[in-house]
Amino acid sequence: MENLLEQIKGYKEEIAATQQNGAAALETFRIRFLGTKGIVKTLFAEMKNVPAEEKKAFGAILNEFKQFAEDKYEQWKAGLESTEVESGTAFDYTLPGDPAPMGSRHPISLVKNDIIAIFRRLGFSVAEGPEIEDDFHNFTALNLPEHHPARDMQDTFYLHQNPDWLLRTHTSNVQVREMEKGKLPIRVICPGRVYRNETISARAHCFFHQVEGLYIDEHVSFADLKQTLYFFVQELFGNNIRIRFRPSYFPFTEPSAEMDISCLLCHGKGCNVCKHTGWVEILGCGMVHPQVLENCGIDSNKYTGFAFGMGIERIAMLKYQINDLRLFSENDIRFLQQFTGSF
Ligand code: 2U9
Repeated sequence: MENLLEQIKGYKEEIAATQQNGAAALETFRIRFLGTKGIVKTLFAEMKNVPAEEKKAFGAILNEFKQFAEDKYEQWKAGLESTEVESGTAFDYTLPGDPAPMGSRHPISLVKNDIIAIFRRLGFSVAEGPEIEDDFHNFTALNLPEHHPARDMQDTFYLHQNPDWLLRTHTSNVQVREMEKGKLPIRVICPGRVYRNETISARAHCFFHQVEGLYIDEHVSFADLKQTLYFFVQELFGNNIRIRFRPSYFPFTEPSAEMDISCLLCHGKGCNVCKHTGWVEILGCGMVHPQVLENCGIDSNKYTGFAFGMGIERIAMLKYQINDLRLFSENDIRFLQQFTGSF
């Protein structure tokens, strides 16, 4: 006990003599005297070795020592804080917080969601399917004969492991899979990423996004196709839009057409965007070829249907006046930030 009292006396002298300089020294002081393995705790642990008749007196001395160390600590801390406030180095808790940067949807997603919302109102559901596809679902079922140029190695990415597998060149594979399910009628739109082996430029990329649509039932006509697509572009671009159809050719539709809308920028007067024609091509469409229906197990004598396809990038470029396809996939924050606040 004598020995312990000597130690405490020494520590008290040390504490009294400690210079109160700086936050780091204060922390060292706290750990040395008041920490979980500090001197105060260690001395309290000695209590078990003190004879029973002296425990009370020793306890009082220990408590007084603990208070002495704590007082020194509190006084030192308060002194530090007031110096920080006076010198302006204290943290000002009333400052507004750092702004949390708001993300935004990618313009491709914005346009895709707009398109989906419009067709949902017409009773279309949304279907998705594989991006790695077999030859049948991407080509054969769609009436693309074996030596059709679209099958050429230059347009299609084939998989090294198996030449029957490829990266889909359109989302039509999803409609083929819907038709194979055999549940009619079908009213579906298929958004998704597609791949083509093209040299990358402002107008072409090795991948882009499409929305394709398919409607199959008894008595579906070209008039249904025209009215559906007219409604669609009115919803997307406004009621003043005008449309025209030009005859075209696709192996999977007959007859086939391309649909133009009146130029959004010059309203048909002629400008750079519409190459001075007043019209801008927006999508391809047609009546599903009877052979395609049969390829997918649907009776072409009973059922007819229309289909259409559009590139989402193309529509986004028109809508937001974007002039380079590569901007969509470069992840340049200056480009993406322009869409903040849109949903
Ligand atoms: C099935 C039957 C028919 C989908 C169609 C187009 C016309 C078309 C292009 C637009 C621009 C592709 O992104 S683009 O390069 N698409 O012109 N697509 S009809 O026809 C189908 C699809 C599936 C079973």
